[in-house]
Amino acid sequence: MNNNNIIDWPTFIGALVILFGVTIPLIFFPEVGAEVINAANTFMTGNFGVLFILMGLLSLVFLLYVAFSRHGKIKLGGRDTNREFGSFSWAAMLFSAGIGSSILYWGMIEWAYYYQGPPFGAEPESHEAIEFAATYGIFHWGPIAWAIYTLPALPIAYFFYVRKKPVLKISEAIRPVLGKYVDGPLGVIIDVLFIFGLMGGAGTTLALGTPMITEGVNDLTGLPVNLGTQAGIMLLCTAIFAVSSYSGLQRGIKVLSDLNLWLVLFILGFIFLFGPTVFISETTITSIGILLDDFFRMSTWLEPLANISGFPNTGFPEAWTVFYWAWWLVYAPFVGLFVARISRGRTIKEMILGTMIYGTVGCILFFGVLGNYGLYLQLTGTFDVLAFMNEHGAPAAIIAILNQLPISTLIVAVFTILAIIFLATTFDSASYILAAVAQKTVQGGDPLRWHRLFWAFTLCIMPLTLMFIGDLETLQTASIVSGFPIIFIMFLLAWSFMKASTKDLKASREYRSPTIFITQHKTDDTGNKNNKL
Ligand code: NM2
Repeated sequence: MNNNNIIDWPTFIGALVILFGVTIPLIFFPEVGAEVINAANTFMTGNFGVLFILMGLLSLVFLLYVAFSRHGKIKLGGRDTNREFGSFSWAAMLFSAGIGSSILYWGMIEWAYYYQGPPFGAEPESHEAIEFAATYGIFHWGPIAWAIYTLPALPIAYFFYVRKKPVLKISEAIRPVLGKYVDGPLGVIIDVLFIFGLMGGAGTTLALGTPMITEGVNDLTGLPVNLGTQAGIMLLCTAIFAVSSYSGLQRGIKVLSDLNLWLVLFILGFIFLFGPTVFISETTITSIGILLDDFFRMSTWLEPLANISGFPNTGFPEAWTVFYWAWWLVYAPFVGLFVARISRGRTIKEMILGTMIYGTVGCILFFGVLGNYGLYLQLTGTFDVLAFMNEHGAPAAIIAILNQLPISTLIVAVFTILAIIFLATTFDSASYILAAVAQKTVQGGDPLRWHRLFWAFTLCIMPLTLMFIGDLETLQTASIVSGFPIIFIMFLLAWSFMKASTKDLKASREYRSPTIFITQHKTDDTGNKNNKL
C-alpha cells in the first residue's frame, strides 16, 4: 500500500480543517478570538458543568462496578498469555504517558490558588482554606481523574486482546454500538473530535509548561523571559519529542520514560529529605483523610446558588473541577489507547484497579511533596510565595520556591530537564497515537514515520497560537471547549464495552470461573459471520 492508501484522508483533512479554522482567526483577530472563546467557555461551563461533573463521578462508579463484576474477571489475552510488562514498568509507562509537565506546575503551585480562593465559602487564608489547599489538588488528580483515563481503555483493550482486532481508532471501539455507521461520516466525526480534543488538551499542557521551563532556563542562564525565548523553547521541546516519536515506541519513548522516573525519584526524594519531612508527611496523610471524608461533596459541588443574586459566586467549580475533568477527558481516549496496549495478560479488574491506584498514589506523592513544601514556606513565613506569585506570576514563583532549597542551582536544573522530559514523554506518545488514528491501517504495528513527525509539529501549532494571544483563562478554555463532545464519546465507549463483553460472557462456558478466558464468539456486532479467533 502506498502512502495515499494508508492515510485516512477524511480524518486527516477534517482534523486540519478544524485546527486551522480555530487558530487562523485567533492569529488575525486575537482580541475578538479570546472574547469568543471566553464566551463559549462561560456558556459551556455555566450550562453544562453539571455534565462534566456527572461524567466524572459516573465513570468512577461504572469502573468499580465493572472491576468487581464478571466483566472484571475477563483476561486480556488467551489462556497462555503472560503479562507483557511487570507492574513496576507498567505503572511507570502509564504515568509517563498520562502525566506531563503539568504535574510539576500544578503540584508546586495549585495550593496557592486554593489558599487565596478556597472552595465551599471558606475564608481565604483561613485554617479551613489551608486544609482545602493541601487536599483539593489531590482530588483533582485523584480517583475520578484516573477513572476518566481508564474508561476508554476498556473497549479498546477488549477488542485488541480479547477479540483480537487491532483497533487504533476511537471510532472502531464504538462499532458494537454504532454498527456500520462507523464506516461513514459519523466515524470520521468521532475521530476528528478526538484529535481536536487532544490538540486542545496538549495546547493547555504546552502553554503551561513552556513558561515554567523558560523561567528555569532564565534562572540558570540569564536568558530573558520573553515570547521569543518561550517560542524557541517550545520549538526545542517539540524537536525532542519529534525525534523520540520518530524513533518509535521501543527506543525513544522507553528510554525517556526510564530517565524520567529516576529524575522524579531524585527530586521528590531530595525535597522530602531536605525539606520539612515531618510537615510533608503529616499534611499529606491528613489531606488523604479530608479527601475521603469530603469525597462526595467535592465530586458533586456545583455552587448552584451562584446565579441567584445575594449569594456568593466564587466560580470555583467551573474554574477548577469542571476545567480539570475536561482536561483529563481530552487526554482520555489517547491514554486509553496507550493503557490498552501495555495491558496484555492482565484481567480487566487488574487493569482498572492498577490504573486508578498507581495513578492516584503517584499524584499524591507529587502534590504531597512539592505542594506541601511551598505551603510550609508560606505558613512559616520563610518565603512569601503568594506575594511573589501575585507579582511575578506562577511560573516564576515555582522556580523561586525551588531556590529556597539547598544546592538550588542543581535542583532547578534537574527540575527544568525533568519538565522537558515529562513534556516529551507525553507528546511523543500523543503524536504517535494521532498518526495511528489518522491512518487506515497501522502496518507492522507502527504508524508511518513521516506521519508521526507531522503530528508532532502540528501539536505545537495550537499552543504557540494560544501563547501569543492569551492568558491562563483562554488556555483553560481550550480544554473545556474541545472536551465537551468527548463526554458523549465516553458514554458510547462504556456502552460498547458492556454490549460486546456481555454478549461474549453469555456465550462463554467459563461463566463462573475466577478468571474468564473468552475464546470464541460467533458473530461480530456488524453481523459478519467470520469473526472466529
Ligand atoms: N492532565 C493529567 O500536562 C500534562 O501533565 C498532561 C494533564 C490531564 C491534567 C495531562
